[in-house]
Amino acid sequence: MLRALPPLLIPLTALSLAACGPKPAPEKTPVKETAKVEVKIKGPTAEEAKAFVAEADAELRRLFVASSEAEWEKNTNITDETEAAAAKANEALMEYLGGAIKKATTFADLELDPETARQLHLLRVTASPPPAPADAAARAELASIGAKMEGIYGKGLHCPPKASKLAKVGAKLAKEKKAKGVTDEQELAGCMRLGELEDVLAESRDYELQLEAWRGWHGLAREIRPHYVRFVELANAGAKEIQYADLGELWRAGYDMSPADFEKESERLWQQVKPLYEQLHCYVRAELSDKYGADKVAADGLIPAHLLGNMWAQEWANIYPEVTPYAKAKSIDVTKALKKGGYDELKMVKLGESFFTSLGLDPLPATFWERSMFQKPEGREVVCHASAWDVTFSDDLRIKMCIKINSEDLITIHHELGHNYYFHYYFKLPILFQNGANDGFHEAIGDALALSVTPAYLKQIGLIDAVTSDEKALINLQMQDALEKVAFLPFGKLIDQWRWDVFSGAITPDRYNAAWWELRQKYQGLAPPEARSEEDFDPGAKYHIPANVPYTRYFLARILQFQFHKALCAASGHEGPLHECSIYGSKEAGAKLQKMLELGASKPWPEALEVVTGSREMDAGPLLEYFEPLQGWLEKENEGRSCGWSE
Ligand code: D0Z
Ligand code: ZN
Repeated sequence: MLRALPPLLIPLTALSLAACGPKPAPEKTPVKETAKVEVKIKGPTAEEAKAFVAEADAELRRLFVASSEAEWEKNTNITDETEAAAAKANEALMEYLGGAIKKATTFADLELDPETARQLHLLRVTASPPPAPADAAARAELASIGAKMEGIYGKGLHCPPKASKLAKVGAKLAKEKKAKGVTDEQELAGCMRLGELEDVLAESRDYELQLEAWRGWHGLAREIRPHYVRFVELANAGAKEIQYADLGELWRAGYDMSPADFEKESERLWQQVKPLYEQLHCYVRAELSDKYGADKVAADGLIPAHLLGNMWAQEWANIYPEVTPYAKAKSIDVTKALKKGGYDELKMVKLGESFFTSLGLDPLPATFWERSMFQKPEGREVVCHASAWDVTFSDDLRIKMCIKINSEDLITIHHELGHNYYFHYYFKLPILFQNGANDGFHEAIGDALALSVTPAYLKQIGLIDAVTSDEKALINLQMQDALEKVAFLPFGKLIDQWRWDVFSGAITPDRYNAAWWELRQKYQGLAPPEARSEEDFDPGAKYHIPANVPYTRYFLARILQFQFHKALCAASGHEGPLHECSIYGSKEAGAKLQKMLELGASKPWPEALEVVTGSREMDAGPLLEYFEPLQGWLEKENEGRSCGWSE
């Protein structure tokens, strides 16, 4: 189960032999390792390994809880004090983890019971927090760079140049803020936050204005670059100390296969879905070319990255009005229905919970409702980026969101509750098993259930009046879905493609930005809307880069959620096309899901997958099946167009 550990143990074995034989050549055996020889001669035993795992469980529990308590505080009330407290708790956790991981490697050669071996393995692949160097100064520097980068991102405020179109938007917002009693001087001067710049991209279809919003946010990321360069050095040093080639290799080690095999596996999944993405890209490009003109969007070229309704062009649902297949046929507007139905934040979360309980899963604990944050509070700074928590790792479930009454946030609520239900069904396990089967599983649960938010379901709960079942309405609906789900796939893949290469050194700092756009071109078929240089640091404009959150999990989740959906649909007795299925109310589906959640990370992920789907392989087949109607339509629609782009 444990990964073979070359550098540390091989010299040890050589030395333990050497201890009773001829002295090995001094240059091959630095003096430092002599101490470890004694460890090997005494030899750790299986009992010691077991005792160590029990001790680590207690210690990790204490440190993880302290860290997430401090993190929750910071996230719901950003001050210098809460930031310092969180940094301190994280450093203590990192320090312990570093030592514990090194100790875990000393048990590598032993025959261990599967539970102990699995926990030691999971300890060794812990990616969050990232492994820190043992050197206290380096560790402190790593922690402070992390906080610094997150701070720059979180505080990001763009002040539009005077004569710009964006300055008018900023001025209008400033007026509204003044009326609301906002006191921040810069904001009152028309400077804009990320959320406001995102709104411009979501709502405006003015080429220039969108460009100004895009440029404004991406300009702010330049400041992150020097910190990121240093971060990579320190994080890699930490990874090397625990015998990984670099941090990327550690990230790829968390999938119950070799890092090299995982790289192939994720590429295989991408190749499965690429043809569908190319069809979507081709259609959207043609529509945008019509709209903005071939001089702005070339009919056979790359799409400028600021025209897709989203700051990162990661999900394109906001441009649905521009690319609606059948303008006269029915489109479902969940946002409108929510507003009409008198939904507020609480009612939306209750609706999310009711989906889970309809499957026979437990209601959320009372403390969830007392401790969660659903709304942006007045009078203090909070992190609005949605998140899900079990603060004490003992069913202390919470979500933190600044909920907006719209369909996107209804889906996000399902997403976050999916995390909470995973937490709920595994909180009694050892702390190292309190995780998803792999991190893609954790990200896929809520999304899988949200796939059951079909027109028929919306009608059943009274959100919409009627379900139209003609072909045109179906294609409209599938287009809305694809702009969310399919458009995301290459983005979900390329973020870590870039980081893997950065961590390995294949991309050096002098090529950070150029390499980023090469990948944006290769995977997404996008181009920067204006010239870039190595002064820019466009990857840093995406939260997960400065926050150092691995991203492949979201790519995997987009694929896994359709596998789960298909299997749960079968369990619910659904017959007919996959896109029509809703598992709402199915106790059979719920029971299957619960069985998988209860495993946590205690077993390699193929076993967990088998519990729900009967298969041990990740597979994009169900995603392709779900989008069959749209794929056929797109192929017809794109006839005569030359699809694709030069990679
Ligand atoms: C605070 C984690 C979850 C448990 C992990 C267990 C957590 C936050 C993150 C937030 C979101 C914000 C929008 C939805 C998720 C995020 C990505 C990708 C994405 C996903 C779905 C979607 C659109 C985009 C993005 C999350 N708990 N191992 N994380 N999503 O760390 O302890 O709360 O970033 O529809 O680019 O927006 O996964 O929930 S914690
Ligand atoms: Zn998530």
